[in-house]
Amino acid sequence: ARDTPWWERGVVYQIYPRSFQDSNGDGIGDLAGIAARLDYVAALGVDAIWLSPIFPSPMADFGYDVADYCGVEPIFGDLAAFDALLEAVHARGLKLLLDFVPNHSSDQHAWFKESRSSRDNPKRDWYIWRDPAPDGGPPNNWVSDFGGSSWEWDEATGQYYLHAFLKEQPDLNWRNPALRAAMMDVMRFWFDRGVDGFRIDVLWHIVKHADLLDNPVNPAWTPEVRERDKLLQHHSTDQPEAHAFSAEMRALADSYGERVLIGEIFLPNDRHARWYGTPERPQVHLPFNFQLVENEWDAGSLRQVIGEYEASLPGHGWPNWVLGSHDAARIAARIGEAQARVAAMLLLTLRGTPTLYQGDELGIGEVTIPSDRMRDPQHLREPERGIGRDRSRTPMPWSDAPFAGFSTVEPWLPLNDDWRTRNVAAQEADEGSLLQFYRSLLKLRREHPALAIGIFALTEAEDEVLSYMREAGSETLLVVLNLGSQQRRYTLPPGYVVRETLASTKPDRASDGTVQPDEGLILRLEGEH
Ligand code: TEU
Ligand code: CA
Repeated sequence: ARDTPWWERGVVYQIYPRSFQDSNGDGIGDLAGIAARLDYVAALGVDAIWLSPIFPSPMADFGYDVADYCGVEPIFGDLAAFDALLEAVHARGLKLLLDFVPNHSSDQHAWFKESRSSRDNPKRDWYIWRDPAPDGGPPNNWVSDFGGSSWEWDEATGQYYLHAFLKEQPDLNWRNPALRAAMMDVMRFWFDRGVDGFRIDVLWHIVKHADLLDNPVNPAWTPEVRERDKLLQHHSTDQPEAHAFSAEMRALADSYGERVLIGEIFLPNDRHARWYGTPERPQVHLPFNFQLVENEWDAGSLRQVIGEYEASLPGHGWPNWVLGSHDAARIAARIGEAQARVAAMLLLTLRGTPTLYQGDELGIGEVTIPSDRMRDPQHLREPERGIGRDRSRTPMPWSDAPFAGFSTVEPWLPLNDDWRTRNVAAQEADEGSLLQFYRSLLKLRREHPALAIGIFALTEAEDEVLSYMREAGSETLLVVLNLGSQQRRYTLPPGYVVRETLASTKPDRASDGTVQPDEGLILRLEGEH
């Protein structure tokens, strides 16, 4: 096998810092808490940690509103605590990725304070300011991801500023060279400190059409769909210049040696794939692939989206997969506990770098959050859309100690309802737990190059069964996943017999030509002769 970089073989673990471990009794997770739990992360068997934003922030969007790109939020610690964490991560042979938020800053960032102070301030053009439309309204029809117009009126200087998210998150102007230089310096600051890469927030948003043209109405939109999805984001996202700037970020990362860039990109496959760039001018290593989050959990449609995604990749593009995040509903809440095991097997046996979201390895599902404890600004602005993102941001349950060992006081968000039984300590003590299953799959991935880097081929399968082969060197594996509730036979590729059952989501199973309801199997095959 060719030499593969760590981020191709490796598995990324996403930590939401507010909710991992509190070390100082204020009910909010912090960097020292993460450092204290690194043995857990290392024992899980992942390769890298991605931390959601840790920078100084008024927390209007829980850190995705950055007030200083080169500091640490005091709630989380300080630069010394960060350096200590980074050293401890590296000492365990793990990598550390930070969350870079280039599209917008906080309205409390010094740059924005200067920018809004007057029309001729040198930093005015670091953000996107425009005169009102002739009727006095916003300059165009763009809408914020969190509801309402993307434009906020600024009385003092008599112009509107653009914000794709909250009004507390003004969009930066990447067409301004001085702003670009300042943002590249931010990346240098953290690379120089030793971070191994970045997950880049809403990368496809960073540049807007130069003339800020109105976005067209989506012909497929119906009133049941969110208002913000009424418009196609044709002119507000995915501009050619953003690709050029992501190539510049990549060139900077490459100048530091083996660093990795993961871009958050929500686009159809063909436009998504362009974020890899070309072999001569690469962009991000991994444009985040949300297919498993966005699609129905049924074998037929998964088979289709997996096939289409694989087919859309450029020759040099390495795939990646995500099941959950701090923005999405928990996977176990979406598909149920039994299928969450099948999903674990899918995530860790597809071709490509998996990202595992904290708590999904425990099967945390639906949680009850009383309305007076909801914190997600997206939900608070659009409560009619349901429970919002808090449901996937509840604190890690470590044990059945008070507050689940997460804190010594009531945490900032409630724990999962079943934390007394669904926690790390309980699952460590139970051989049959989802946590142990994740650990065994992660170990298997490490031991079998066919799983980590082997070729991938979908195979013919029965209804409700998703199956595919992974192959490297002399090893051929068949993964068979039953997404339904009926026992099914599986078909072996012609000329092969089963040699060994490497893993099953059910205890003590050996291959017998069938796959049980909610079962996933990893089989080692051999040629008939
Ligand atoms: O999310 C980008 C994004 O597209 C979200 O708006 C997503 O569609 C939504 O949360 C799903 O409900 C990133 C971050 O992951 C998110 O936490 C931030 O709020 C957002 O950017 C703004 O920085
Ligand atoms: Ca704390």
